[in-house]
Amino acid sequence: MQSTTRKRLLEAFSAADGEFLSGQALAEIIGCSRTAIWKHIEELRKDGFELEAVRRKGYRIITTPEKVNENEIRLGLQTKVLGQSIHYLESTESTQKIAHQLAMEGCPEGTLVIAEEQVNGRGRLTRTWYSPKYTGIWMSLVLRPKLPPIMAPQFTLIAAVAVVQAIEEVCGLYPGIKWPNDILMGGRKVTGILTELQADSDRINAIIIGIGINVNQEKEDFPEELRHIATSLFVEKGEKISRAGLVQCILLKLEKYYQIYMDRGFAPLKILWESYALSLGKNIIAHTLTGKISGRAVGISDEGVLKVEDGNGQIHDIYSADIEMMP
Ligand code: BT5
Repeated sequence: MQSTTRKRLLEAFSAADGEFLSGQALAEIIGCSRTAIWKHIEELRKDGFELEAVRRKGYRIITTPEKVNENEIRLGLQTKVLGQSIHYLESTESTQKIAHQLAMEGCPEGTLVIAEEQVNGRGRLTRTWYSPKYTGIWMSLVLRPKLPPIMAPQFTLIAAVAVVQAIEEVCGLYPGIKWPNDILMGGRKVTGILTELQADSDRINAIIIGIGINVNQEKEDFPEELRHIATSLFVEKGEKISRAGLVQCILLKLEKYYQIYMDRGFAPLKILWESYALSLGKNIIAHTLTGKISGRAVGISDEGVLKVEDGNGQIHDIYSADIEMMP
């Protein structure tokens, strides 16, 4: 929908203050046909507005979609560092891209970039991340730990623990983690994490942790190719979930675990991570960039590397891969 038409339509509804507006009246105010108004109304519905339509009376807005803007997230946020600087976008290519730019320009640690929609959301390698408007959490966080770059992959695991615990606390759901970056419910992906780096050879300048969570999508909202591999918190719980509330909880948990990690290292986080891990002890196939390794996932190292024992008892270190879990 053209943004000016949408703006005028929403202004008209706001001026009507909950009263019905007929299609004819709206068409006159906006200066288009009644068919065009009907199309615009359908688009608003798709974007999460709840509208009532009554014959001979017209339309009125019942609820507007909850936003994840700065006000919503700031109100009640209990962190000291994470999310103290918030960049909110109605729509963007990718929050990772914006966060990278801000990090290069020297933004403070804890800067949060969050969008209602990504039109070019990114997964690992060259994959895309489906990020429709108003229904998910699409966010990137900038951290600046004084550490060598080799430690960066651990941040994916720390973020996964924070997200799982936040989902437990806010939604009463119990997801698991598939190494390294997938959070699953009933075998379907509800969250993906993408950790990227700006670094010199021996020092991290910024870690950008991208978190994508399917929150309020309905099953049929997912495109055909994702329907059998993706799920949302709404699908699992049967209730709509406050995205801003979940973001606040993730930031709080992540701040806590980040602090523990900087004070005491990865060991305490490793124990937590393992308690949520779905693949440990199972037979898996690790699809790496250079080939396949089959065997039993026996654990992760202190660096967050996955250990796989093959049929000959040989242990392989897996640094980066997609994991296929065998039945
Ligand atoms: C990931 O990659 O899982 C990392 C996803 C990170 C997304 C966040 S959103 C905020 C920030 N800004 C960005 O641009 N990205 C980050 P990977 O493991 O490569 O998984 C990608 C694969 O997951 C795709 O190839 C699809 O098969 C599947 N997929 C795509 N969109 C999905 C969705 N919404 N839910 C579940 N699966 C999805």
